[in-house]
Amino acid sequence: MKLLILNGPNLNLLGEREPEIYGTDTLIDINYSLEDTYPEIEFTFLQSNSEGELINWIHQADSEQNGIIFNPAAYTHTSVALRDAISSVKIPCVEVHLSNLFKRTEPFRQISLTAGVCKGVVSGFGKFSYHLAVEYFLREVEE
Ligand code: CA2
Repeated sequence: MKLLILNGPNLNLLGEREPEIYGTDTLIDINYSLEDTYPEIEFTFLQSNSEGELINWIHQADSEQNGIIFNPAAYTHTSVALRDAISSVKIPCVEVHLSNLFKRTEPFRQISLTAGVCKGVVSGFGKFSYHLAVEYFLREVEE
């Protein structure tokens, strides 16, 4: 099983600020925890602050991966272009968020433009949101 773990803007700064919302793990900690827990899976880990780069990686994943686990970060709430990119590929994409978007105080965070074209959304379990998304691929998706 080959999975792309894709992370959007500012997630490279994880662990440094707002630990009460996003926890104290860095993105590297999260990636190591996935590799440790699922040694049988071939992970590719990518993060970008650029919308265009994320779009190109989604297109590329279609021929190289069995699925995408994607935290679009702030682009969740703004990006029709990322929604269209997810729609354009055949492999399933699961949207993940560290925080529970529906518990957040800013109303704009409760809107996801990308969720409607994903297989599902896991939100609010910190790094385990990524683990729960992996469980979907292990149980439901053929290699
Ligand atoms: O809860 C999530 O995973 C989010 O996707 C994280 C995004 C936020 O814009 C979404 O609404 C929910 C934020 C990404 C990282 O932001 C940081 C802020 C401070 C310190 C480090 C990262």
